[in-house]
Amino acid sequence: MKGVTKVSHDVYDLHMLILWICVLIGVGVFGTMFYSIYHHRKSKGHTAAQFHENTTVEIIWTIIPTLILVGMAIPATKTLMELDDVQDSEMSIKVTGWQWKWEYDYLDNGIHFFSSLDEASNKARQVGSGIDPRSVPHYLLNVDKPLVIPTKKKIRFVFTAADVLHSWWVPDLGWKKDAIPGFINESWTSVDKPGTYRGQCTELCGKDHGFMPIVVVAMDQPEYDAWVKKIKDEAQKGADLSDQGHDELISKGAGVYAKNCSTCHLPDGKGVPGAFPAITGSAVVKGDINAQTTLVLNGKGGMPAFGKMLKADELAQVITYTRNALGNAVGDEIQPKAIQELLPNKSAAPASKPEAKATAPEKIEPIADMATEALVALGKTVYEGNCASCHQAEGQGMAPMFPALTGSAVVKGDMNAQVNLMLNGKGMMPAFGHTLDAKEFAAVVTFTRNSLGNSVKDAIQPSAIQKLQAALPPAQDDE
Ligand code: HEC
Ligand code: HEC
Ligand SMILES: [Cu+2]
Repeated sequence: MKGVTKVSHDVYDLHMLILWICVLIGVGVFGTMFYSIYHHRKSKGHTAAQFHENTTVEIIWTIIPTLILVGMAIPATKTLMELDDVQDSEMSIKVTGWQWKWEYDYLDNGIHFFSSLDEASNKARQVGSGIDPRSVPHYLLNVDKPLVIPTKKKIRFVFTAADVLHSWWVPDLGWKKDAIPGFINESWTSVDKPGTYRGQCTELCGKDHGFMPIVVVAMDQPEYDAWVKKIKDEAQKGADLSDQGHDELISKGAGVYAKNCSTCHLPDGKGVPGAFPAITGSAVVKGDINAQTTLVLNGKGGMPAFGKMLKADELAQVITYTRNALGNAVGDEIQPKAIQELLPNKSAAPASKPEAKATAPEKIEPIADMATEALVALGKTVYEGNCASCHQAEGQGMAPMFPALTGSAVVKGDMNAQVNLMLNGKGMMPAFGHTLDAKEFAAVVTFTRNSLGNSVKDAIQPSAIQKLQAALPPAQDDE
């Protein structure tokens, strides 16, 4: 397969070059051999030449293959170096493998979503579904949300995994990369023509390994820009926090469950003994609703944390569903608003009106000072919601891409320098000046300096951050 990128073409050409060299050598060696066997056979009266340790011949048959090998190594090395050269990339996407879906983080514009098997394939794959897989378009090779990229741009990918080994493979791009927990791999691509390119996870990663396909949609820049705008507008809308009727919660929860929970807890809630507990009759589900909510939001062992993956309304629906379906009848419910309170930093409605930024500086309402412990406590949730994806939950970072905050010279050093770095960003570190409010910002700074294994024992107050934020240039929207 020739693929659709310069690298994939180069890999293809390299393969063909080496193939033809091998064909030539093969023809030469076997040609000489068969010619000699036939024309110099014993029945024609030929006798074997008896010579040993002929230096000239030995030198020739060492030097010629060496030259051929070196000749092949030169183009091969060139291609390998090109594959690894992520310099001068124009945008970066972080890809995280999960059991069993892919998470995409556009590091430049903040777009973030999960991509899982599409619903049609997911229904057809269930045992006894009665659906003929051949009737499903792109069976097991389709997703709900494809990775969308612009054409003709150098895009850097960084790969990691959240649980076990996965591997990201789209044949048309010309390479595959392993996604390894706690480790970062890099690669890059630049797709010439718009199109849809499909691939799969190629590392045996558990029972649903075959159900985490990859779909890449390459679009020309104007269409890509429109897509970015659409996704951002949708994200702005956020969760629908209005109260919902008991039955509405349950019926919508069924869909959320089918998509997010049924792979482990099974469609009928019976679970997989020894691996995934049953939802039907579960003591957790029949017990305190707040305890169940905490578990679903934060995860536990093999149970993923859904607080980051689902919106408040979806969480309320699926929790209410598990308590009132799948053989359970607790009879209670939880509303999206109550979930929202528990989520760190997920402003549901667009909190700040964008046009406010362009107008005269708003007058600053001073924020009351907070105790260090209160700042650290708030900072922990802010950290989990905004920083842990790169610097990791314990602050250990991910070498070599994301520095550890534990023991970091920046965190242990001058507080103003740290605040500056966080306000304005640096390289792949996003600027948080406009995305966190003064209180959250002060809290997370104080948290990093007094937790995650650091004990600088100082604190910064929201009012100080407020002044610095007021002096920042207005937020620019990414192109
Ligand atoms: C990747 C597999 C996986 C997925 C997907 C998953 N869970 Fe779980 N879940 C687990 C595991 C493993 C546990 C056991 C956790 C423990 O106690 O260590 C668990 C435990 C639970 C429990 C507690 C059950 C008990 O009796 O201990 C509830 C409730 C629950 N999950 C709900 C959900 C909901 C709701 C979803 C979808 C939003 C979901 N799970 C998706 C693996 C999963
Ligand atoms: C998208 C990934 C990402 C996120 C999210 C992120 N950072 Fe960073 N951070 C980085 C990178 C990359 C650097 C290294 C920047 C450099 O020096 O080029 C960095 C550097 C830092 C440093 C300096 C560490 C050192 O020793 O050089 C601090 C402190 C820091 N980040 C704090 C935070 C805090 C607090 C948050 C959350 C509010 C956060 N970061 C969120 C990627 C990230
Ligand atoms: Cu996988």
